[in-house]
Amino acid sequence: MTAPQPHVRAVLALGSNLGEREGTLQGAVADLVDRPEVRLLNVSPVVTTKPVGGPPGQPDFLNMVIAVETTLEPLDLLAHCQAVELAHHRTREVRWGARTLDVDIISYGSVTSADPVLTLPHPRAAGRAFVLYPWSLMDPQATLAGESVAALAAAAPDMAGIAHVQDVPQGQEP
Ligand code: PH2
Ligand code: MG
Ligand code: MG
Repeated sequence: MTAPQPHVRAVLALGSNLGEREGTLQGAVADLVDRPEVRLLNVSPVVTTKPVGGPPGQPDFLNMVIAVETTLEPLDLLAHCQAVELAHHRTREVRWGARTLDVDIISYGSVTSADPVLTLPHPRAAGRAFVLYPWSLMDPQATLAGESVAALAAAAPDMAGIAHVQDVPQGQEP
């Protein structure tokens, strides 16, 4: 018999700037936690954000963050995130191009990893308001590599591109 796996708290960032963005994010959250090894702990509001990098003229993103508790190993969690992206018609033609769904692992417990397949914490998260700001709304006390997520958000160059904030109705009737 295998030993029980420890439960680890992971923070995932979701983004969408193609198709029916809000429905995609809602469906993706449901799919991410639709297995016994992943439990939803917390959900941020959805924010509208200007694209950072990538080809010019892309549509605005909707971005959000969730916290989960998981027994999946980091690379298994990554594979799960990528499967959910594919289920929502994610393609990868252009780096940072428009996409129906992007799911990134921002942190996995206190694990640090320089593996280029999965660098932990996410190597660019500390400078991205489209990740930090919704995270700070979800968890005002959150820290990333020992720094306040709210303070990092306030200092992030793309903070001015955060247009407005909305809540995703969770589990409500339409
Ligand atoms: N994701 C990127 C690059 N740029 N910009 C915004 N506003 N939102 C994103 O989710 C995003 C981005 C790479 O994954
Ligand atoms: Mg990304
Ligand atoms: Mg990604």
